[in-house]
Amino acid sequence: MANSLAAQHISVIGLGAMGTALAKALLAGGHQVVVWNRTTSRAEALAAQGARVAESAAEAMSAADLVILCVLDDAAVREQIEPAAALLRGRTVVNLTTTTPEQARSLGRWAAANEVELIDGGIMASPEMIGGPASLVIYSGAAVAFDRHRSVLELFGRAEFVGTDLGAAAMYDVSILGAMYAMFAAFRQGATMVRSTGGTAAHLAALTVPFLQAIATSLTDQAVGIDTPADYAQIQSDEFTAAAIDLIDKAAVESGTPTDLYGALRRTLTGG
Ligand code: FVH
Repeated sequence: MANSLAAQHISVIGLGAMGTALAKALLAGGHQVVVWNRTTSRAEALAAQGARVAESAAEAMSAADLVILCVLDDAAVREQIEPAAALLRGRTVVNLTTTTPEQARSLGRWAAANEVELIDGGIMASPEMIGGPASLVIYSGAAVAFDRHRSVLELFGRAEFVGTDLGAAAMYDVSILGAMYAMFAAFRQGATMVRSTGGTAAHLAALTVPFLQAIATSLTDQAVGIDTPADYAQIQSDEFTAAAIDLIDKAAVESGTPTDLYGALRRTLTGG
């Protein structure tokens, strides 16, 4: 047995790419893993690795100290969890399905009404990263249950608890994803502009990656300016930032590429 002080009975509901990776990490940690997936064939590889395949979601849930859900969306979670309310009473459920904060809070109200301990989690990793050093999962909700199950949850990667508000983990999740998509959008726009000069997206990527890696650390300073503005000495004025974005916008116009992105950036960063 690796990594676990005591083997637990853990069920994983949902064996898509992510649920399969989570179940594998639990097996590697030495736990007794019961799995269920709507399409049974997706459980075969895990069965060969030692997981027990349940006939139904209810059977998987009733076999476990800890129930982990990782299905497509909130509707799929509800479809599986609501009919199982009676047998989940007194158990801990960790929902690693991506949902909105309000969907997580609503599930929390259902859990409280049915005496289920609920932890919500946002996975900041792709399936192949699970269990590796760069994997992060953000949790919120039932704090005592989180502490009790921390050693199991750490099998997936770094486990960061952000508060008892069940919507908090999802809010961090969507905020980090938002930063990622904003970066992707700006890169795509820049690549279109560079290609208009005969350059390539590949060359732009090679030059951009080290710059962004160095500049990303400035988010820590910017966070001070947002959390406690009185403690922050702004390095770049709003006027400077607005002028810089206007210049980029002008370059986009000159290259005949779309400029939607820069207006939104200007409004978000400078208010104007
Ligand atoms: N894959 C990733 O990189 C991301 C990383 C961040 C977190 N997400 C979220 O994880 C959830 C599951 O994602 P996934 O990658 O495992 O997704 P799929 O491979 O498409 O598998 C979907 C599973 O959901 C099952 N499912 C769908 N609807 C239902 C339902 N009504 N009842 C029960 N299960 C359902 C589906 O079953 P089947 O189609 O095989 O029968 C799969 O097991 C997701 O929230 C991501 O946002 C992953």
